[in-house]
Amino acid sequence: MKAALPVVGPGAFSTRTHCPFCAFQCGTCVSRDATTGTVVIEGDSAFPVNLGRMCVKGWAAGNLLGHQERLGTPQIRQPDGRMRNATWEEALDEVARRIGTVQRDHGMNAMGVFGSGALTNEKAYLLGKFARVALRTPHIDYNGRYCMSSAAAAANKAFGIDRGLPFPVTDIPQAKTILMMGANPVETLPPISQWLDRQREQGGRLIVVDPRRTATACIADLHLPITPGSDLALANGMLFIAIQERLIDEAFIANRTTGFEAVRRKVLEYDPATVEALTDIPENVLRTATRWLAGPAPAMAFSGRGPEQQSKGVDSVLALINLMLAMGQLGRPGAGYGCLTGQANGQGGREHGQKADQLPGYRLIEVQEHREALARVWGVDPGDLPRAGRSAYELLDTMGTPGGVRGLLVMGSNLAVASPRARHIELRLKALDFLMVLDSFPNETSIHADVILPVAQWAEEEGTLTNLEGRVIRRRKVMEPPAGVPTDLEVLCSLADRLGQGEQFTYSGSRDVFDEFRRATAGGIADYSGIDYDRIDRDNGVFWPCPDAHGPDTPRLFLERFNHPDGKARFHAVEDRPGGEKTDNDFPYYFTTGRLLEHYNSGSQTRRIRHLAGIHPLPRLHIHPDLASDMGIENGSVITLASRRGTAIFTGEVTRTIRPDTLFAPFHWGGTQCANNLTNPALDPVSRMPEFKFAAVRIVRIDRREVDHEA
Ligand SMILES: Nc1nc2c(c(=O)[nH]1)N[C@H]1C(S)=C(S)[C@@H](COP(=O)(O)OP(=O)(O)OC[C@H]3O[C@@H](n4cnc5c(=O)[nH]c(N)nc54)[C@H](O)[C@@H]3O)O[C@H]1N2
Ligand SMILES: Nc1nc2c(c(=O)[nH]1)N[C@H]1C(S)=C(S)[C@@H](COP(=O)(O)OP(=O)(O)OC[C@H]3O[C@@H](n4cnc5c(=O)[nH]c(N)nc54)[C@H](O)[C@@H]3O)O[C@H]1N2
Ligand code: SF4
Ligand SMILES: [Mo]
Repeated sequence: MKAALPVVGPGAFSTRTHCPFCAFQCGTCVSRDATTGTVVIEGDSAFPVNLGRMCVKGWAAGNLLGHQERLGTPQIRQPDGRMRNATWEEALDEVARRIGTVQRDHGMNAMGVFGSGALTNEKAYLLGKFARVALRTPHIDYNGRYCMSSAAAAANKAFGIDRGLPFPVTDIPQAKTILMMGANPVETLPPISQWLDRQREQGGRLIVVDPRRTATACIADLHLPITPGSDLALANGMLFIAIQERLIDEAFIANRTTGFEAVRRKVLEYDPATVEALTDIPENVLRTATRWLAGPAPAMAFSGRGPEQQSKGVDSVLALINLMLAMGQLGRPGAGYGCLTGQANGQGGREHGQKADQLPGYRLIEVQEHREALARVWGVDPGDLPRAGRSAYELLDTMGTPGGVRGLLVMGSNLAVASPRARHIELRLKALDFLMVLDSFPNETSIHADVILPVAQWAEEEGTLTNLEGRVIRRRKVMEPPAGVPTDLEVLCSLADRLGQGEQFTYSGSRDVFDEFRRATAGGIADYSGIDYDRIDRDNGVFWPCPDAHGPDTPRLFLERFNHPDGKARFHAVEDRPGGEKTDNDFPYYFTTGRLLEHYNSGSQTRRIRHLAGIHPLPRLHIHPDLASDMGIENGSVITLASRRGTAIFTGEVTRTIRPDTLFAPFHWGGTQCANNLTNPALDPVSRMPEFKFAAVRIVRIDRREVDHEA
């Protein structure tokens, strides 16, 4: 047994916890000066994932706690349309009354729930139970559908299990070559750089596939600036070369996989000339990348949202997995494929029942055995559990329509900014009979709410999260929330009580929810039943699956077997296809979106932190100098773009880091500056992931910089 690490960290009286933002979940030591109230955040050097390093957002997270725009009182919309402060009693009664009206007028399926990968495991679990047991609706989905769903579906198909990284980040330096496909972790998971740096210091190589020369591409040995949307063709083309140059691992294919023959036949169509036409990557570069990735020395491949957030996202990830499997670069130390998970609890949040088709422990709501297992834990009749509901965008698209949801409860997402075709989603929000938002801050979504309920933030509550490695960690309480501000868990329990389901929602706190949750996951693929808070404290996190309180956890998957019943990984023959739309004379440029270091997601938190917002006060459109000079665009020009869905206004940033046929904008802003006014809700047929990374646009207007577009 390992020695216990103290829960207090370096500074006196500081609490060891984790950053509220991304899936790297940096260990932090947080303290609060009792007299000034200032919150001090340091990196936790004893936490093995970040070893004390952090990024600028993590240091700044303390600013959110005592922020002046923070919500402190429930608000109810009055008949005149204005919001007024209310007591908790009034607000919760109002919510119960409005839900009752929606259900009476339109049936149980008319209530919807929208959750988040920002929620702790306890909250995600309880929200799923709340939807199925208290509201009895099938319609719950969450923003992870916009985030992890394509990689998750591909991993389930190929490996029979979806854990973003099947190994700890500390394994990264062992890889001879790393292929980074459409991920920019130097800006999106910055402290991962120390593991990438170590890998390169030991002679390893990094290949980055991205239409932009990102901060990550700048440290790469090889950058492949592909045509947006062509990752699938690229991976198939690399496999063509691997077969041709005999770089594949026949023994691995025979012993540990099934289905290779169909893939071998399919990739014959992806000769280098064909692939160059599709991807813009010349044959010699493709051959170099393929040779670097081949064994016997171990190699790793990672995917980010670049290839995943496409209407062919699942197949693009499968093509990458095929390549790694064929080269025998999986299931041994230092090798593997991993998806770089995004949100704080993007991993745990996708395992425990916030998804329309899912129940806790990565069980499926349409499988009778799984329904029975959960019905036993919840003390309900399996026949009373709803069936599968609609996926995120499809759910939101039905808001306020006949047969669609008429009431929506939102917990942890600013969906009016984060959804594709955002203006349409805003119209749908306005058509709801009832919208309730739980958040710590007002945002572009809560503007439309009928009831807003303020909740405690990260440092004021406890719970568990599962980081990008599948390591279950603890969010520890540093301070009390402001007077009168409850936790999400408390709000859900009070509401369930008002809906007549109080008995099923009686807990003494988050540990108590975790205990039920452990039982609910027992026997599932994502089995947490051997994990408890004390074990997490003792071991600096515990990797799932962990079915036995006295047995080992699982830092590394696949060393002996994959998770399909036969223990083998499955190849899937995949074919390239066009995205949801094409560029043409009317919409001649590719438009793609992504992230800036200083902002987080819909920006509802980081746009409020002065020194982050100060670095990027508004969204800049990356445009290549050749296109800029053709169009008469300069740095600072105000540019209006149009797609087939709508328009958005950006400030021009002329840069050689982008392809001349492609425009890029970050999506951290709302209103006229919302990149999602342009994006296409074309969905992947399997994962239902929208196509955030590929739209056709035109430039409709250019104003010189004198125009004060910020005003
Ligand atoms: N600073 C910061 N960090 C974050 C977040 C944040 O908002 N800000 N959010 C967190 C979350 S929720 C997530 S999901 C992760 C996301 O982390 P990443 O996946 O690293 O981030 P993105 O910027 O969305 O996309 C990665 C890259 O895909 C490229 N790309 C666009 N189109 C294509 C394409 O067709 N093919 C390829 N190969 N690449 C393409 C973009 O140029 C971009 O550089 O980050 C997490 N960390
Ligand atoms: N164009 C484009 N659009 C995208 C993407 C893209 O790359 N391009 N990426 C997509 C991806 S990967 C993601 S993850 C989404 C993210 O976008 P969103 O779903 O909007 O997520 P956030 O902006 O992280 O958080 C939204 C709100 O949750 C609140 N919040 C945080 N923690 C909690 C909590 O514990 N409880 C409650 N009640 N509230 C909480 C915050 O205060 C904030 O107001 O955007 C998606 N949209
Ligand atoms: S890398 Fe992620 S977890 Fe670490 S400080 Fe930055 S935002 Fe927070
Ligand atoms: Mo995400």
